[in-house]
Amino acid sequence: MQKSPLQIARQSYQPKMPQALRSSLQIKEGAKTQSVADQEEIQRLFPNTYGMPVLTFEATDNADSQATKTNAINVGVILSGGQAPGGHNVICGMFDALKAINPDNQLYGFLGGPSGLIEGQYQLLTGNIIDDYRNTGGFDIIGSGRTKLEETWQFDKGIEVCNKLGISAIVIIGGDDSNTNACVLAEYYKQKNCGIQVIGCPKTIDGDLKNEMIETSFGFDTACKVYSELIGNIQRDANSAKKYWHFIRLMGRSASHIALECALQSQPNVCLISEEVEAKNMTLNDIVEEIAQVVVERAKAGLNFGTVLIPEGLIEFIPAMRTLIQELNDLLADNAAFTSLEGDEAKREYIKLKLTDASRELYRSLPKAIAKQLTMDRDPHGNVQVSLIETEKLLIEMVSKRLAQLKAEGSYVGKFSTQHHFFGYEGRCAIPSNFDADYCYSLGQTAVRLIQAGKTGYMSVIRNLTAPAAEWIAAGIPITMMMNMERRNGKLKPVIQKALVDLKGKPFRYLEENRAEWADANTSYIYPGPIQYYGPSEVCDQPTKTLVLEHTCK
Ligand code: FBP
Repeated sequence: MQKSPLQIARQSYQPKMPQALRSSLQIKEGAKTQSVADQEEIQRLFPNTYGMPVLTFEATDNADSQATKTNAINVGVILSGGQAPGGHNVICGMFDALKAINPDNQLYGFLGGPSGLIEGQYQLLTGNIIDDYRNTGGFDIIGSGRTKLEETWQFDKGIEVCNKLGISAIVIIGGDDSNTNACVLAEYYKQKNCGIQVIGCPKTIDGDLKNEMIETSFGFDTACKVYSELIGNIQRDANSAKKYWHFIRLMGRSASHIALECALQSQPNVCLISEEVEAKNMTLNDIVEEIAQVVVERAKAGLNFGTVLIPEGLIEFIPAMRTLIQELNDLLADNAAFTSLEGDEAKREYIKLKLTDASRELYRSLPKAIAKQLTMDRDPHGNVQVSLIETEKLLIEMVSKRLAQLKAEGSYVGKFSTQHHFFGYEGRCAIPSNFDADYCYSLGQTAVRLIQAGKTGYMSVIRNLTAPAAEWIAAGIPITMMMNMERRNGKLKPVIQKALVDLKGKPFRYLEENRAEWADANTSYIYPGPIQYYGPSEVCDQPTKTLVLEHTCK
């Protein structure tokens, strides 16, 4: 493997860890827990893993304090869903912890995501392999995938494969859906008494796997820092050339955490927040008007340039668009008649005939390219793939039209030249920031401590993340505690609650209080610059603004 000088230097970076994970530790058990909602139903569905206590690892002088499994064990690890910086370090943390407990312990990586478990595709992870991936971005050590583990035959196949490899514990590194599946798997294996523990790890750049117990998901920190650097660079260019409005769409399938954090880091002229759009019941035209007004005001001061941040999931939060998308989802599911139609026009006409009046009107009003994107292949959950919908182009086209009207009326005198960008894949595999490198390594270490303590159905969690790493708290949280019942594909299912942007939370309120100033003629851009891996701690080890604001709120 060819390595860059930075990669070589990072290989020897020793991640910082909570003090408790460096010493002999003891487990402190909290009180019994219950799910966030629908307690009776969740308890009925998870009789064996419901109600378990929160576990905290604490340093102790007593070397025998943790119930140790002295025999060598084999553990499997799965990367699930979209890439997030730091995934390799979770695996490195697991590997180092396993070998420290017993050098004969083995770690197997299941290849290509959850399907690797079912299909028996695996790789034994050796010290040499692990060393090549320390502190690197990406998930390429074993690959990832989006296969859902939710059916009994898949679970049974997993038992067969684990038995063949002598695996007694699996760690699933994933987002809300993958951890929900981890919980179902843990319950099934416990009920079957098959001796396989299941532990989850909170991953997703989207930042929407967080709650009272999980302060942030890993990867969010690095991805937001990469995007903010790029936004800052664009803002400096805009402020130098003074000729373009830049419309920048940012990843985040549904929640707007990434857009919000990038706005806090870079102070753009406009940042849309999908959750606010929904709460205010805004239409597409309302959003266009909001942007157009900022363009008009800046033009009055001779500033015909600026930046607009757009969360990827925006389109689904506009109530009328959501209805249209829902109708399209239902209409296009297994629709052979539609698929067999030749040509875009025929498909367009077919759809127009089947939609309700309001949705047809909206569909017709959209630029053809966007309307077509709305009908493209669905993801494995039957949802429209928002990462493929070019909302930034849609908004540019609509704002242009509105400005032309305003110009005709004499209330706009500027020039509106635009550039569009989509930042997503640029950040998902970046070299993890020190924060993510440290955080992920600690998550991996904690996952092994949970296995060592014989636990199942827990998520590995690190808390107190705005403090120096030595003061972080390593914990295990019962996954059932984060669950509620939600309608998915027409059926009520137990799932981990997704965390959208809290409009009463400190990070959004900070944006709300400052955005008029950021939009104003006096440019307040911040240029964050690239992630720094070496140097003063106040530059290298800072958590996201979101985390800091959330903690100062407490
Ligand atoms: P996860 O929820 O699996 O972490 O993935 C998140 C994400 O990066 C979203 O931000 C984005 O919409 C989606 O994955 C893109 O998926 P794909 O990799 O299939 O294009």
